[in-house]
Amino acid sequence: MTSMSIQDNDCLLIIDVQNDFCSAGSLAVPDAEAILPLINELAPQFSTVVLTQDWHPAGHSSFASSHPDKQAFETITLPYGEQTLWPDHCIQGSRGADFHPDLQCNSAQLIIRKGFRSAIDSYSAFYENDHTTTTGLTGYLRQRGIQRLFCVGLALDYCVRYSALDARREGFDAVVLEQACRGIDIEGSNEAARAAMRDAGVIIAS
Ligand code: VGL
Ligand code: ZN
Repeated sequence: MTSMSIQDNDCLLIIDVQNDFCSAGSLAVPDAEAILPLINELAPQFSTVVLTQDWHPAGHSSFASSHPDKQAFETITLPYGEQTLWPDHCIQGSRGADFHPDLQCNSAQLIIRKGFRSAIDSYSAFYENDHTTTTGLTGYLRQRGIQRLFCVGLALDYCVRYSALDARREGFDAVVLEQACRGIDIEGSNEAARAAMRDAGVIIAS
């Protein structure tokens, strides 16, 4: 039995709580702001806190605007496989890429920026969407003695999902705190994410 009480070898992974995924943003996730009070309450309880920040160059290959005749939320095939196309979002240095101003994240020790290579999108905090290029997060967590990740943030069905799955793949225990996540929910993707995470041994907790 794993204890749900927070231990010293636990890490809180706060995923993509950025303006563009919140209400006025270009890729707004429904009800995203509702998670802020919960995350702000959780963060001080963890000795290790890591943030991820979606961080794309202008003209990124995951932007529909980079592909003539393509619309946001369509999928295309890139060299590494299927890729959903998105509105332009989280452009490096833009206000949309900033963390939400009400996120109290001063205690975080590491910010993993991802999606900075033009040709590869990156949902997961561990691996880019080619499932091969790493962000370096595994090494950092191992060297800090982390065994379990508590995942919160945006979006449940994309970056939270793939981060939690890769956490399991890398040998960590993973808990997704569902009340501290919100999803985009394209064609049942929230439910698909829950099923995939459960099958991989991710604990979905409320
Ligand atoms: C995300 C789509 C594109 C996310 C990032 O944070 O879930 N989704 N980029
Ligand atoms: Zn993105």
